[in-house]
Amino acid sequence: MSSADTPSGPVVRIEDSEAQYFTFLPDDAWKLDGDLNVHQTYAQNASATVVFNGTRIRFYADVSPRHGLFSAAVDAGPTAVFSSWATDWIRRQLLYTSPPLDPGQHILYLRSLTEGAPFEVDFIE
Ligand SMILES: [Ca+2]
Repeated sequence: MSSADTPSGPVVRIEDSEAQYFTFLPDDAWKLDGDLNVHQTYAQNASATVVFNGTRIRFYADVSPRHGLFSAAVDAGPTAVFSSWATDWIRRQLLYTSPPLDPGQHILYLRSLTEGAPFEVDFIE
């Protein structure tokens, strides 16, 4: 880690395309949309994890009328269910904010829950 070593410093944005931080599984369930700069899946239970250093994490991605549910958890914390459904397609929406975290390294776990509905991962801060 280098630029993300800022436990209580400035906000650092990590893009989905930064493979040293993000892991997308199963690999064949995700595609990188280079035009939109997002990873996208339509598969239920497809997961994305991101390793980061910091005291809070915010997850941003697309919402639309076709989107469904996803879950999010940090480290061994509780898994909560959220929706990326919206009446209009809007990019780069804040979809999840973690509770305050101890300084240091953490892992954010994201999982798509709705089969056949799109779920994107754009970036975290
Ligand atoms: Ca992105």
